[in-house]
Amino acid sequence: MSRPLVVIPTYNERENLAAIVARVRAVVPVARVLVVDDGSPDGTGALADELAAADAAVLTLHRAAKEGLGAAYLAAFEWALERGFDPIVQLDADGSHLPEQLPSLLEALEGTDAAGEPVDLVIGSRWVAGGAIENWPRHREWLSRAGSAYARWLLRLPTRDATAGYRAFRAEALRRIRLEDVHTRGYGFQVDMLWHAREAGLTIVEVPVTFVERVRGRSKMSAGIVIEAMLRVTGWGIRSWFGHGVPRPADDHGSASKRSHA
Ligand SMILES: Nc1nc2c(ncn2[C@@H]2O[C@H](COP(=O)(O)OP(=O)(O)OP(=O)(O)O)[C@@H](O)[C@H]2O)c(=O)[nH]1
Ligand SMILES: [Mg+2]
Repeated sequence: MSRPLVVIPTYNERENLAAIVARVRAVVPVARVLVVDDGSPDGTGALADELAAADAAVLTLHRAAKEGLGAAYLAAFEWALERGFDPIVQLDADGSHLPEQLPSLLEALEGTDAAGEPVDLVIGSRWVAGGAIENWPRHREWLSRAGSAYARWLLRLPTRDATAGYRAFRAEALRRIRLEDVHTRGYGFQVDMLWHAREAGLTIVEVPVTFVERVRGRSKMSAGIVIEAMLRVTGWGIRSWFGHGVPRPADDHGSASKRSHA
């Protein structure tokens, strides 16, 4: 673990950001934290700048407009790879991913899988033994489990939790995925990345995590977003069942994302 970077995407997370950054800094002091804000109207970007001014380990990436979680992560990955960070971790700002479990993800990334292969990608998983969720209504748990099972079956994904957003990548693994081939900007992004990771032949392991429902701030999740993600997964599944691999750039209509600025 040479230069770890924890990427925290934010959109209107003013109430959550300072606490989550402080927890990450306390648990893994060697890690740098990159806050990627999409021009949050509530001033989260300005707060991120204040945190960065007070602590040199906190960095910011400001993007002009809300373009979705996937676009924010892709810009952050590009930024991180250019600067030599390794490994690179995804963590939500809303407290759903416990920074206290970060060492468990990082340790797994240093190890090997059951077959003795060095690990490229670690998924913080709710749906393996020891994984848990807190404060989720039954219907939300059911939806998440069903979504993972569907994507797992259709795309032959190797993990129990296909939609989890708590992940740690080796920098080299992100390079092998060829991020320019990932076109999902919205919530299907996590599934899309996992699919590309499997197609790239990465070694992927899951570690159990406890997922805690957000306490403050508003979720950006909606029924429309879930349906869009399901339809996309179905489309990818049909393609892959008919022998086509991951879509090439012209095949998927993800809008070209505006390039970010630091
Ligand atoms: N930069 C950026 N961050 C985003 C965007 N959409 C969501 N986020 C952040 O991504 C993380 C996950 O978003 P949430 O709204 O919590 O979505 P979720 O976790 O899938 O849904 P819940 O389970 O309801 O919390 C949070 O830190 C958000 O602030 C976006 O368009 N741009
Ligand atoms: Mg959340």
